[in-house]
Amino acid sequence: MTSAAPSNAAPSTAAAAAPAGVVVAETHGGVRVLRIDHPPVNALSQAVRAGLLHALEQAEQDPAIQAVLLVGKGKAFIAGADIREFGKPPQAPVLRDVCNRIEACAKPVIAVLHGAALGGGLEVALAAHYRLLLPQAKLGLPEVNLGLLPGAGGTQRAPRLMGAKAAAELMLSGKPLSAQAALAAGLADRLEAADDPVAAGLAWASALLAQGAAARRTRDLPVPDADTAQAALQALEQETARKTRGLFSPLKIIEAVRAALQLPFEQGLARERELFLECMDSPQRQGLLHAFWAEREVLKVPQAREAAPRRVERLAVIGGGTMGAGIAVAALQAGLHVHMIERDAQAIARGQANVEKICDGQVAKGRLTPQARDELLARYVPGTDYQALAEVDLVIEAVFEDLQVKQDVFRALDRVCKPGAVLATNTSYLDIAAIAAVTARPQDVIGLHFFSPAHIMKLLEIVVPERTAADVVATAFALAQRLKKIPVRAGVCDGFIGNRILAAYKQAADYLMEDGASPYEIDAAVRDFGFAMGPFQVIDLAGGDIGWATRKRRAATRDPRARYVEIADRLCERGWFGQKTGRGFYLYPDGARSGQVDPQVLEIIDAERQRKGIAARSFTPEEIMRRYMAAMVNEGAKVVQEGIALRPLDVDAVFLFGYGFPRWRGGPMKWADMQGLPQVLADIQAFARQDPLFWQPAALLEQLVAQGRDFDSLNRAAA
Ligand code: 3H9
Repeated sequence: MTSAAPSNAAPSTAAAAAPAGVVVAETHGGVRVLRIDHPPVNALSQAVRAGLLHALEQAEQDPAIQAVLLVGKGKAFIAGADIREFGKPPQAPVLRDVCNRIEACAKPVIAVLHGAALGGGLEVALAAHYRLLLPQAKLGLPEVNLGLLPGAGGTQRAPRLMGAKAAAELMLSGKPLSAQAALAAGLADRLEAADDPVAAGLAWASALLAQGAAARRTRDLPVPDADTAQAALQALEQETARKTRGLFSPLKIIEAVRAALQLPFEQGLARERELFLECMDSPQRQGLLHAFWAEREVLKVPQAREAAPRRVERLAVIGGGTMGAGIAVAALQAGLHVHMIERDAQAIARGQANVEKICDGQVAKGRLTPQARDELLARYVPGTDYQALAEVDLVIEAVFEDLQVKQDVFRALDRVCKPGAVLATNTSYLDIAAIAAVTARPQDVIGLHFFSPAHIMKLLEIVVPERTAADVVATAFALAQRLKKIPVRAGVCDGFIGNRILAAYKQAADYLMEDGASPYEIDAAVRDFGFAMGPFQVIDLAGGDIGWATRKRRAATRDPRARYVEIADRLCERGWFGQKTGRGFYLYPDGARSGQVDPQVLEIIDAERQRKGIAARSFTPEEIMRRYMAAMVNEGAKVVQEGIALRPLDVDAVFLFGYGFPRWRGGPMKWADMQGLPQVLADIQAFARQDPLFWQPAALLEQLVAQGRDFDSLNRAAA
């Protein structure tokens, strides 16, 4: 090869303009720079694939060109396949062919990775002949998070560069490697502390050409750990089967990597293709993709977008219990200054101890260094005097769940806080409009419903009463993102989105229990569905006394016609509140954390059935889940119908990020769509024959079924 060094002359763009302008070709001396320019993240849509192929072929045919540079414009190199094309018929050229064409190019192809090179984006880079990293590069094969495996040669090329075991681990984790780690792993040739990918790439191209570097193909390399990888993959397979219970694509990933060890490259690619298509066809892919999309779409709330957020640097938390302390730590970790107020010296000492305990726990788990903890605690100001809140920008009240207690706090806040401060309550079901009404500034009041432990749980319900100002809603969304939470807008009603729906399916679980299923059978069916815990395990963990107090408080307002199951009350009357008392629905001998079946609980349940004249019948796990899910979906539909949730996807996000709903099922509304809404409605109608009051079908569900539509049609209409 001749070695004409690239010049710094002004680039010419005329010759190789790519279709639709998403791949822009510029010539610098003998180097053709192909810039992928497809915001927001340069995803490999059909136009990008076609553009790359076209520009590459032109560069190869042009005798003046000696090397090709692939660079991404904007923050990312390429974030992967365009997920909006999934589920649609594939359009040529497919990415696998584009990658093969890049690898086959007779002239050296150099990929410069300055940002996210993920999934198909990394596969493009692996097909290139040389890879240069800049410090902000992030390399990963996250397809597993979408229920897929790398389908454009990644399962065959990554093992040849980094070894089969490491490649399988990278794909199974779904997590990206930093530039430094990717270099050490063998995924790239060079890391350079530069800012401008084009300049750095041109300089390196020039050096490579000067050395006479030629095309160098990953496909021709042997897998470096071929001797030991078979055994390593077998061990990984066993571990993966155990850890990813029920997930489809992880084991397929291992199969594809095994093909890289056992088959020649072309056949390995063909095997990868078969496995990729199996994953693409799986319902899990649909569920996981929906979860990815819902996580981002919840941010698109008209109210939050129509105004600029208020500035928030100083935050206050009222109440230092478990919730208040968790919120305080979440805010401290986001770099905010946090005041904490409690009613007296003893209570604030407890609050401070709670905050320190969480921080120490973070240090023990390696999530925080001791210095970072000290720096964080230096921004924490505990106290008992509301006057200290005169200058804070936002207050989150997290005191005892009682309307009068909360109203007293808001009266005090209204007196001391500066005009324009946002006043938020962390109530989980109280009427926020009634809390706002005791202040002279209801437009500044909003609900920020965190989930425990608040420094860990992702979900934040943003509850918006009618009178709240748009810039307060925008501030809440901005704060949520700063705290790395997933915000979901909710309207005001008893329990908002999550707890209201939870109340409905817990009731369905109670009815199942009284009708004949044991709590252990119900919990097992719910776990098999994919939740980490069943509803009765959750009660035991949270403390049965909490629900008992709520039931007593609501007894006066309960519909006398409604069926009421008293089994949980019978347990609470005995002081069996769950884990903390050593027994609840389960037995926890000697402080055990996982419970054992309690024959006395079964006797109590039997006695309750007899008292009510109920002849116990048996339920299969499938029957249990049909009722459990029908209750969840029906209430979810009512929540959407009433405008409490903006769209079905908001309900899905609440359950995925706050209630442990299995991500691969996409959320309750997505699950219902995948079952078929006519089937779900038919179930509800059948259950209604036994209890028409509880099983009233949501009008929205009936309407969608009548129109032959699904919940997702509402999501799409709102997008
Ligand atoms: C794959 O590659 C399969 C191949 O192996 C085989 C093919 C045959 N497509 O997250 P953000 C949008 S599977 C389309 O908020 P950040 C996103 O929806 C793919 N759009 O920003 C959002 O849109 P909007 C493997 C995408 O800075 C906007 O970009 N790749 C895609 O926090 C900003 O996103 C992945 O799984 C996409 N692939 O994070 C990577 N990705 O503004 C997935 C994002 O309308 N992506 N969008 O709401 C990510 O991890 C992050 O988006 C990234 C940026 C780290 C890139």
